[in-house]
Amino acid sequence: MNHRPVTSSTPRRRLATLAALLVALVPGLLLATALPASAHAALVSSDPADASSVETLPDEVTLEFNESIADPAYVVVTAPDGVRVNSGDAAVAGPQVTQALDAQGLALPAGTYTLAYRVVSADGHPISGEQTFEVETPTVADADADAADAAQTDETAEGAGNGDGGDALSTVLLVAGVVAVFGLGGALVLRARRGGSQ
Ligand SMILES: [Cu+2]
Repeated sequence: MNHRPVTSSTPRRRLATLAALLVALVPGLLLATALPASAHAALVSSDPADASSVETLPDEVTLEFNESIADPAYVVVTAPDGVRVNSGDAAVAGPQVTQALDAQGLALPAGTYTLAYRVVSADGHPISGEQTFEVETPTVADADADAADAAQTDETAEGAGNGDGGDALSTVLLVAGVVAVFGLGGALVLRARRGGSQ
């Protein structure tokens, strides 16, 4: 007659065993689902190729994957002296990622440049990696950039009025910024006080 407690305790035990099994299996399952990620989207080729040598720093680097890549993608190219030469956002077109490079008028050494990328494949798996290329010729400091700097210096030196004009403008902007920040802060404090008194 009173079989219920006995029968219900057995499924309960089974449930406990099942739960224990699941707890033991979950890390294994997570690992099993994580492992194929490396087998999904993969870098097929690049320009410059990994460990290749180029005469001068190229205007851009291109990465080609085996499947379409989600936008945005991230590519960071670092000179031997640690200066980052990637310029702007990477452009994604299907399986191809193009990253513009710009020495920004700096004198950059020859040597090993590192190219690090982080992209998301169409199925959402993140893929990242790092490779290198050799630049044989140092990048000479841009003469145009020097000329522009010199022109700016001349302007500041000759026209005190112009210089003051620039300073006055930045002062106005600074004051406006401070007023805006304090105004916003004040408004928030007032709102908080009103909220508290209600
Ligand atoms: Cu995948």
